[in-house]
Amino acid sequence: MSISFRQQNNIGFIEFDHPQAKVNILSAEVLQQFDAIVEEIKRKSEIKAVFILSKKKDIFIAGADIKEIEGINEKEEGVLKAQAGQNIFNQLEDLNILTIAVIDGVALGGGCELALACRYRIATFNEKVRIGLPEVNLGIIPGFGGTYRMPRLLGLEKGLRMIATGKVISGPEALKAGLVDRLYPAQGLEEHLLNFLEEVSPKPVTRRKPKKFKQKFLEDNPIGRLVLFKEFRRSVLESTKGFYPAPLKAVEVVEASVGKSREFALELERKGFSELVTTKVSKNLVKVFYLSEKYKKLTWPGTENLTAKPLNRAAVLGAGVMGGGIAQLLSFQGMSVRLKDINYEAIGKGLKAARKIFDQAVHKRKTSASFSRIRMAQISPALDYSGFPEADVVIEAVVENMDIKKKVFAELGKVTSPQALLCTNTSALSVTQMAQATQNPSRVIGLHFFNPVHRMPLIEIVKTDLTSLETLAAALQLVKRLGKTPIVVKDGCGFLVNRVLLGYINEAGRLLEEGAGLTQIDKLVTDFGLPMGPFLLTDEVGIDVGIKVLHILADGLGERFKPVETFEKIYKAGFLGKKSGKGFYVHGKSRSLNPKVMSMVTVHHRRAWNSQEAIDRMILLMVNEAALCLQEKIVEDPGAVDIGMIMGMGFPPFRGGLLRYADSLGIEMVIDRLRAFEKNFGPRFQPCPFLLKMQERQEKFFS
Ligand code: 3H9
Repeated sequence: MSISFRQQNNIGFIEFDHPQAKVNILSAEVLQQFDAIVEEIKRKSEIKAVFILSKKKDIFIAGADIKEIEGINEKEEGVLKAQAGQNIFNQLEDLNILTIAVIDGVALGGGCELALACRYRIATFNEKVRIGLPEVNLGIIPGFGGTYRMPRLLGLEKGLRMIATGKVISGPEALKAGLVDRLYPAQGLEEHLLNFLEEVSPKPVTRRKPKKFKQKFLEDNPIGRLVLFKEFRRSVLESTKGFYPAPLKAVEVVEASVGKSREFALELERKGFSELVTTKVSKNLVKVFYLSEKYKKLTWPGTENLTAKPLNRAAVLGAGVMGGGIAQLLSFQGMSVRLKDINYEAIGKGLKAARKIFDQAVHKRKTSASFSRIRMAQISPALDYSGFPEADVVIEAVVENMDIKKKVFAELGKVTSPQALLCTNTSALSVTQMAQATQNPSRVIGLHFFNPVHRMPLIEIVKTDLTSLETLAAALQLVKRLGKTPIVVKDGCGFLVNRVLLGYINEAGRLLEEGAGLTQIDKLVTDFGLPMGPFLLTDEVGIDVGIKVLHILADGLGERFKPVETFEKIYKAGFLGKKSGKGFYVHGKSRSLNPKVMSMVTVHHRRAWNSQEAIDRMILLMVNEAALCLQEKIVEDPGAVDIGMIMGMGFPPFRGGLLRYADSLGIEMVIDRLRAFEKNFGPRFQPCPFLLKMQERQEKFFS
């Protein structure tokens, strides 16, 4: 049984504890058990109050069973699924006794909806408390009454925001919003609960905070509501670009149920849920959820039983944009950091970059000013290797030049403790060669952070043939501690993400040289669902960085990566992208096309082009390169490619990932298109043997 019921005098306790599972979920079976308990409580007239708790550490309930949701293929099934939960939660809401959800951990989706159906919600000070309705991240809307109850509890604006953005909030935030009624320490909780009961038994406490003038104006009259929902639609469309139907459906359902009965509102909800749950977008987002869960806690064969030494002291070499960002991240996560560069001017820039990130976090209320000050003070500057002998981990982020990197690693090998983990942040160079410059190459590993470090969720861990399993285990532990998602890649030129990405950017350059418009190409790509087009992305990363990596890739992997002439010209003219104010675009208060760049485009072979062909060229080239990476075992499985490209370049999750998208086209179509492109545009499109074998066996990347 996943739920138990016990009675103490006239108080009932419903306790969730899904056997052999890390989290409690509301599967159909669990809901039936819950229903039976609610029926039992109804029969026991002596019960005056019921607490609903979880016996699991840090978890209340993680929602409906996502596997069951994934298995829904017919709308009617979706309606029935939602209705079953809605009916049970209605019974809970209608109990004529005090019902109190006690949240000492994660209460998400259906778990939050169960709590909403209770008369009161109490959370603990446990920092693992997270409450919300993240269903839109799975391409659906809440289906167990969340769209009805959340706006009624928090007010239309706040309630709808929680639903349409999937925002998950902490205990103190929930208290402030009025989503929970009290926060108590987890220790001695039972006593607090009984005291609370005494407090509310004679006289119910009001949970709804009085509305402020603006909220009253917007929510309590039809014109205000018109404005509110119009603005919501606008902001949802702006952030989703129309690719994700769930947030818009949330707005539609909540708007249509304003002032309506529970029955009417719940019918709208289950209709909306059932329309979404069968869509391809939802199916893809569920797959992405599983992938990110898997990679968040990635282990590597042989490392499972290795307990890595705790890493508390770090040193970062090179205080550029990456070094500064890495130092900030390490100190943010509680490590002391020594930051070294060749002069104080360079270190000053790194420290400034780190401070800016802390300031932004304070501004966005993600941290307090005092926390930021303390953590910032943990970064200490150095011009020499002082502090390095004490470091548990060193991360090198100097310029992308193999001779310099080798020299640095030879020095690091001498000045650091023999147990220290030595990492390079190179984005494309051979980690093996750097490792060989030290006396003990087994402790050298690549940690490829992405720019901006504090925002990008992915880190490529580059394992060489010389890297020990202990080093890999320590690197995995570090990446997880930093709150990032790892993929483990083999030490091959450009690893995975840059190799796949840069080929696509170069292809965009070739389209430019065939007469396609620069902004048109960028728009084509954003219309496909990427957050930005190839030229804007290159401006963000730096044209100099792009050219450098392309040269490394061309040297290591061949002609197909040779930067197009136009890129070289633009770079030589000093247009470096956003950091120099001008690149393909002029970056100011607003962004416009850089007119000088257009005059530098060398049109080699002007030809008529069409959108479908252009997007296929860019995307299928990436598919072919990714398949080649699988063939060369740069990564072990297609999941690593998809999570890498989603988190490393923003490949649209609603398409499921690069290779899942290729699967949706089918191997025949992928190969037909590549062959046609090979004929027209050259050997870079030649389908790789991995793809041909898939065709022969009629396989998919994901079976
Ligand atoms: C919903 O509720 C819809 C309703 O409104 C209406 C329906 C009609 N289902 O390492 P961990 C698995 S939609 C199935 O301890 P953590 C997870 O995959 C749901 N499985 O995690 C993993 O499996 P494995 C809305 C689930 O501490 C294991 O449990 N809810 C579910 O890092 C946990 O492993 C959400 O979107 C689930 N609902 O993180 C919440 N939840 O061990 C989704 C978890 O095989 N869940 N599992 O890899 C999460 O965000 C995180 O898992 C959570 C724990 C924060 C809960």
